[in-house]
Amino acid sequence: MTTGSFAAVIRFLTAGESHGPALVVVLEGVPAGLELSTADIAGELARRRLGFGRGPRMRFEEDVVEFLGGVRHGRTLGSPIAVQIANTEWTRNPEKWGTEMSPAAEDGPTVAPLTQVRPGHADLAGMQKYGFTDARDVLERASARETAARVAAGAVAKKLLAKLGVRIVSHVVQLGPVRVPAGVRPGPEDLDRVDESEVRCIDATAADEMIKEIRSAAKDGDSLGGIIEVVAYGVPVGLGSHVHWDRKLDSALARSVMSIQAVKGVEIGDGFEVAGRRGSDAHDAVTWSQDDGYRRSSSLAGGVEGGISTGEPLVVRAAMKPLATLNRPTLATVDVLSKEAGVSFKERTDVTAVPACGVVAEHMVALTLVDEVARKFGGDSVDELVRNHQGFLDALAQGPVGV
Ligand code: EPS
Repeated sequence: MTTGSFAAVIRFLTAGESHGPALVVVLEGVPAGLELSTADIAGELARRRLGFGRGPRMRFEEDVVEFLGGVRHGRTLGSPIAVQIANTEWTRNPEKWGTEMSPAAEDGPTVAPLTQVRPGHADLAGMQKYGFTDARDVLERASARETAARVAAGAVAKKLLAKLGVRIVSHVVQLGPVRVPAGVRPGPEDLDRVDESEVRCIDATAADEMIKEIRSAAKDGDSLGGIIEVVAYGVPVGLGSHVHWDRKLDSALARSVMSIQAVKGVEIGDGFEVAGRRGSDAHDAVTWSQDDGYRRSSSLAGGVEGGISTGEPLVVRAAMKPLATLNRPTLATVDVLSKEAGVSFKERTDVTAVPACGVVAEHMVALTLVDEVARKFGGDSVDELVRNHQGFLDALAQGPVGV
């Protein structure tokens, strides 16, 4: 699922619409014996709801988590893990959404279908592709609410990766036109410090500017995009492979992060910056010392060379476009039934979801890495996986090239 055309070892599927009763995710391939509670997942979901600039819905979404399978007495069983996240929007307004989103034929069609498509959304192309006459049939699933289910699966992935010493952090490096100064990057222990910032930015001056920018866009009924960065520390050398296009770790990461709603660009390391440099200035020099072993002198390649993790911190960036739903409708569109020109309908929405996008990307990176970890090290129990990982590191240290 998170990798290319060959079968994933740890894969997941989500289901559910934004204003339906619940989101569901099934995560398969997680080894047995991982300690897991609903609190582990709820904690990550709460982080996803953070962020200055989110709309009113985030004030009442509770993301109530329930395990439907795969976990017994606080430990994974090795069987598929099924998680349900109730949508508070449905529970608090069942008269409205219970009919509007009802699976029963007698509750439809809806009285007033949405026919004025929103530019920048899946509405129009989705209606054309699936033969719908109500944009709601598309937008309910295209909504970024679905990312809550991904974070639930990713929370399990992060917990498993932590057993191997992998820690993943994310932060906002640009919001609207405001950028953090070059070189600002949280360390593996800095996640709480990032989360303390309302915009998930560790540079206090830039964070203040970002908040000003959000306030200004909110006043204008407008929206803002930005760039987030995910850094994974402790990733072992040897995940992914150079041998085929769909086994390359960077291609798997690009695909999974690009799949996040509203993401239009993904970069590994300093990919776009490096394109303008000369080759003599565009690569991370290799060094070796008795204490540190092999190191790269910089992180231009973002911890991946030839599709293989190098053991250096993995750096992935994603560009999120400004949300296409605006509080002040200004985008020109048409009504697909009357063909009349108009402006995109007004919808309750977020000014920006860039801080939340970082949290989602963290979890998509975790899901990609955990799949590669399972492919490389295998193991039906967590103990076996940890043993296999350690065995690889020991063999590497004793091998001809060393560590
Ligand atoms: C979303 C629009 C808003 C967001 C929602 C995603 O929802 P609503 O239209 O109900 O106000 O709040 O995000 C979430 C609910 C979430 O959990 O992230 C959209 O159009 O994608």
